[in-house]
Amino acid sequence: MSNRRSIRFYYDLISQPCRALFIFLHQTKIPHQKCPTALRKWEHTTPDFLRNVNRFGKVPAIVEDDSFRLAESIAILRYLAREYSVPDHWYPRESHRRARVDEYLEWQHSNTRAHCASYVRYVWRGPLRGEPLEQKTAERLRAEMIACLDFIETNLLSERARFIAGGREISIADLVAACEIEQPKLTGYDARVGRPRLAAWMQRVRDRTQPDYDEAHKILNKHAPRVTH
Ligand SMILES: N[C@@H](CCC(=O)N[C@@H](CS)C(=O)NCC(=O)O)C(=O)O
Repeated sequence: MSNRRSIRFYYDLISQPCRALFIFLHQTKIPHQKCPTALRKWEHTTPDFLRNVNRFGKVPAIVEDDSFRLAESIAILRYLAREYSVPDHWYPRESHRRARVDEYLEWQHSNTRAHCASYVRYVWRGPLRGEPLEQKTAERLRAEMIACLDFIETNLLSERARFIAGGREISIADLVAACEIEQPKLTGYDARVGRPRLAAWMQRVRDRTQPDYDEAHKILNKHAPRVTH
């Protein structure tokens, strides 16, 4: 590892993968330079950003040593855990434990991420951009999100597992999961309500990563209306 490398971190805290990475960078004390990139101002689409930061035109992204550009939050988290000397529990070296973390990280793309983000994009971000909102579509997306959250409550968070990949220690899977599950608050939907295991687990993740968790979620909590369900 070399903590002398320089990292520029491009992010907007309204974005759930950016928050996961923000918390990870702070918790692990990996030195980095913050480069806030405002999605609402389309700063992620400028020719300079596309050429010099992330050709996919998304946040988060990092640039290491002015030359190595890396996008995709999961790839970045794995890269940093591998390259910097971070405590093992974040991304365990032991094969079975790592496989369990990886299992969640792969599963979430087409489940937690797909369903929570789709609902928020349609119901919260769409109208902000003047896009039409059809009630039927909103209801379908909400039902898909609820089914996914119920699955997490029932199947991923057993009474024994303190964290989402099982076991007693927090990992990068918890950061990715919790930051995604916070996002529907923007629509007035709090995933903790009616899901006691999920609520307790989210509280554990928050307690375990303070003050960084609250710092990362300040903007989201400011924009979130009161819970309406
Ligand atoms: N799979 C990517 C997703 C990145 C992503 O979708 N970022 C969003 C914010 S959450 C973004 O930059 N959106 C801008 C846009 O699509 O115009 C990751 O995990 O990093």
